[in-house]
Amino acid sequence: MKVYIDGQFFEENEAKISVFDHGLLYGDGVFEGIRAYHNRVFKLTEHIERLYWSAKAILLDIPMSREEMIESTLATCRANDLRDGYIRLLVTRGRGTLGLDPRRCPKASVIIIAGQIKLYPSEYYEKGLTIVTVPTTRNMVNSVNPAIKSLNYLNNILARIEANNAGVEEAIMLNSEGFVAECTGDNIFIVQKGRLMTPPLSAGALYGITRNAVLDCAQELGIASSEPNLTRYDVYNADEMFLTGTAAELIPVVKVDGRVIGTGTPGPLTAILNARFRELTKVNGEIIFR
Ligand code: PXG
Repeated sequence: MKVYIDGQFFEENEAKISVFDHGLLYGDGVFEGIRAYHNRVFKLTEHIERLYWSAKAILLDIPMSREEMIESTLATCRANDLRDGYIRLLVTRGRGTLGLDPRRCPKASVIIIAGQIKLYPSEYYEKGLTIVTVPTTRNMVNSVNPAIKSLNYLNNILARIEANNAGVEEAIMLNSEGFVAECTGDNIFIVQKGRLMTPPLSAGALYGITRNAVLDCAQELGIASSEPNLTRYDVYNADEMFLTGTAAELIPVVKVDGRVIGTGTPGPLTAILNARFRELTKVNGEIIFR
């Protein structure tokens, strides 16, 4: 594997950053997780846009233009002969000194890894996930806003540990008001009487690109969708439930906190939306090899 760091490619074993990088010392930086399907980088423009928005929110100056970032991402795929896979793009605050002041870091570092990812065992895409609600509350929007895809993922990792301890693969995180926010690496959707619902972004969720794509698919297919505040009561009484994310793609959920969702098997609307999403991955995105 060849890893891009600040304009150069390094072999996996040589791909290193300083221990004084504030990305490591303080989780100070932002990232994106992007997928390539069928020789195309799916929604690349949208991911790069979100990366720059995350950076702006933390006053991080990315030392290249969006166009250069797109080109570097494609170049990293080409260097790795990657046509299908997972791209992890990081911008760290860069090398500084001990002490959290970001002004001690003169230049941000850009790292691009093009490899593979598997979030959940394959069987769950067929039979659906069992998940639980966990005690760790999603970050408040006025602290580390969940809209910022920052390198500080401890909030999510704590929730994932709680899911692991409960013997399941994923966790529902509520916000500080008790409304459903999102899962540790996915947005949440439910279906109730043929209508699709997902929590509003103001509930404390990432502005998910897969979430957006699924809402677009629903509109195309004439499926009504809305973004109301959701409680666990709404989730327990849903006919169908699924999660979305670049890494997760669309994955059905069939049990939450011991309550069976709908019939206890992945639902029909979930299947229809998943099929439409699959079609989209074939035609959307920047071409890697021309
Ligand atoms: N919420 C959170 C907290 C996420 O981290 C999503 C929702 C889904 O957003 P997208 O834009 O991907 O539809 C995410 C995304 C990883 C990994 O490395 C995590 C994500 C995406 C890709 C890889 O574990 N999370």
